Amino acid sequence: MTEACKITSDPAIQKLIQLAGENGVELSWDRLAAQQPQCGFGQLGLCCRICHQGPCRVDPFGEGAQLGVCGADADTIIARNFARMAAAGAASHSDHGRDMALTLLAAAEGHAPDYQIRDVRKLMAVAGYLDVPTKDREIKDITKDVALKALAQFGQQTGELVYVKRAPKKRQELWRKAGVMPRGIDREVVDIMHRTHMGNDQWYESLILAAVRAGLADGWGGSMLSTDITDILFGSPVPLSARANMGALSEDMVNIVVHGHEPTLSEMILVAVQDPEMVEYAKSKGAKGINLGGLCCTSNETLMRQGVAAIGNFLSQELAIATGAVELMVVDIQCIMQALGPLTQRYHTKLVTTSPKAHIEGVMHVEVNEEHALEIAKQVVKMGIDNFPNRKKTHIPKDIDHMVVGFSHEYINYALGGMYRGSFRPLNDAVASGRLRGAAGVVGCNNTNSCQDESHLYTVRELIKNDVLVVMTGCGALACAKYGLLTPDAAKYAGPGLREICETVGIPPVLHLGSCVDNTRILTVLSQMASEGGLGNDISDLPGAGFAPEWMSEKAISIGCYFAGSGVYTIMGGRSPIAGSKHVTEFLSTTLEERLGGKLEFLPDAQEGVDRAIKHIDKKRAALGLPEYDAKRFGQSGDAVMMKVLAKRDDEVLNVYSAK
Ligand code: XCC
Repeated sequence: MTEACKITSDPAIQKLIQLAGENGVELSWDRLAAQQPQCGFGQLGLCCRICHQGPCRVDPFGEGAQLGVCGADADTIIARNFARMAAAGAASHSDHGRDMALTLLAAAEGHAPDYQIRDVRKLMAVAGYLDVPTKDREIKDITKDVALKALAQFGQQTGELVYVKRAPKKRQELWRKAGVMPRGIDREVVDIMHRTHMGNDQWYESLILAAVRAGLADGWGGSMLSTDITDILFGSPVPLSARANMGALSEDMVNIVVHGHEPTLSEMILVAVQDPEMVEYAKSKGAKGINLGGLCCTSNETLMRQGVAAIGNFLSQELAIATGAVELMVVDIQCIMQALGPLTQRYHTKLVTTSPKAHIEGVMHVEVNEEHALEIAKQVVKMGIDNFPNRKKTHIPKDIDHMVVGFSHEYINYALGGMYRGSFRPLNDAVASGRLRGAAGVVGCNNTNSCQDESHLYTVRELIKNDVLVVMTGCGALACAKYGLLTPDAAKYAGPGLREICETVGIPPVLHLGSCVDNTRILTVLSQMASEGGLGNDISDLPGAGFAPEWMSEKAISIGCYFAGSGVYTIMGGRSPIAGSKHVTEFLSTTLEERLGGKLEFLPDAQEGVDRAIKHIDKKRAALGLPEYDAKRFGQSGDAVMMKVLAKRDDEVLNVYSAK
C-alpha cells in the first residue's frame, strides 16, 4: 500500500485508506501500482490500435519504428487518439443531454407524472433561444416544442447549432472561418469516428480541428442543452449552504449515496427519502431516519439545487463504502468504478445500477423509468432501509466542511446587479479597474496518478491570492468544498481586491457552478462578459484562463477542446496524451491561438500552470489598455489586518493544503 499522505490531500481519505489497507481491501491506488511500469508508448499517445494489423507503436524520439504498418506517423496516431477521446467525451456529455430532453418530452406529454416544470422563467428563456413561440400558449405545449427542438439538434445534419448564437458574433465568425462551426451534435461525433477509421484522415491538423468542432458541439450543444433542461425540470440553482466530506455520513441513520451524473433518478430518491412513510419505515428498522449523500456529479446536481451533502469526489467513491456506514449506493452513468461491484461484497453496502447504459456484472440493476420514477425511487430507498440492520462497525471520519453552492450564471447576474439592474457590468468594471485581475474556471476530475485534490487546491489558492475570481464545477469544485474554499469566509485567502468584492456582495471567492455538463454555465458567463462591453468583444479578449488540474476522463478532453475553441487559454494538468508529437503539441498551443484565440496546453506542474495563466491574464489586460494589476491599490478596508491573521491561523490549525 502506497503511503496515504502522498496520494491524497483529504484527511478523511487518508484515514480510510489506512483502514482499507489494514483490512486487505484493494483500492484504485493498489491497482495503479499493479500496472507499473506503464507502457511508455501508451503514455506518450504513440500506440495505435485502430486497425487489426497492430497494435503499432512508433518511436519518434528514438531508433525504433517510425511508422505504423499502414504508414501512419506519430502525428497522425496521436491526433487520431486525441480526436477519439474528444468524440467519446462529447458523446457522453451530449447523450446525457439527450436523455434530459427525452425526460422533458415525456413530462410534457404526460408520460412522466413525477416530473414538473420547476423553472418556468428558464423554460421561457430557452424557448427564446430555440425560436419556440410562447405567446398565449400552454406551458405543456411550449415544453413539448422546446424538447423536440432540443432533440432535433442532435440529429441535425447541416447548418449550425442553434445555441452558437449565444456566443459573441466575432467568435461565430472565427468558427466559420476556421471550419469548426458545429453542424449537429451526433454528426460531429460520428464524423470523428469515421475520419479516424483506418485509411481516412491522416493529417493531424484536420483531425485536431475535428476534435475542436466535436468539443464545440458538446459545449455549445449537448451539454448546454443538458444544463438548461435540467434547470427547467429541477430548478435553476440559487445559493444555499451544504456540508462536504465523509463526516456528513450518519452514525445512526440509513445512509444512501447517489453517484454518477444524471439527476433524473436522484431527484426522485430525494423526494422518496423525505416521505414520512419511508422515514417511519427506517425508524422501524432501528435507524433515526434517512441520510442522503452524493458522489461526483450526481452529487453536484443534488447539492446545488437541494443542498444534499457531498460525501466526496471521484477518488472518494471506494472509500465511502470502506466506512461500513453506507447501506445503499445508487449509481447512474459515468465515473463509476467497476471495482465497486466486488468491493461492496466485502461490506454490507448494496450497490444498484440504474441506467440502461451502465451495468456492472453481478450487480443488481433497477432500471430508471420515467413513467414510474418515484415508485422506483421508493423501491430502491426501501432496499437501503432493509439493509440497515446488517450494518456492522462503522468508521466514519469526522472530517466535514461547509460550503455555499449554486451560483448559476443567472444568479451571478442578479447578485451583482439586483433584480432590476442585473448585469455583468459590475463584474466587468471590477476587472477593468484592476480590483479583479481576471477570472478563471477550474474544473475536472481526480486522477489516481496525482495526489487527490492537491493540484486543485494549489491552483485555486494561488489564483484567488492573485485576485483572480475562480468559478468551479465537477470534482474540482467538490475538492475545494472539502477544504472550506467555497465559503464567503474563504475571502481571507483572497487578494485584497477580490476580498473586498466578496465582502461587499457576500459571495465566496470560489464560485460553485455545478456539475461537469455545467461548464456551459462558464461559457455563458464568458460570453455575457464579452458582450457587456469594456473588455473587448470576444471571449478571447477577456483576462481569463481555464484549468483541469487533475483530469482523467475523455469528457475532460472534450471540455478542453470547447474551452480552447471558444477562445480560452486552457491548461490541463498531469501527463500529456499528445507528448509524443511535437506538431500536435505545437498546433494546440500555438496555431490554434492564431486561428481561434484560445489554446490548449498540458502542464504537469501546477505552479507553472498558475504562472503561465497569470502572465496570460496580464497580457490580455495590457491588450485591452487596462491599468496594470497592482495588489496594493485595493483592500485597505477595516478588517484587512484581521483577515490576514485569520488566514494564517487557519492554515496552521486546519489541515488545509498550503502553498508550496
Ligand atoms: Fe467524473 Fe463529473 Fe471528472 Fe468527476 S469531474 S471524475 S468526469 S464526476 Ni467532470
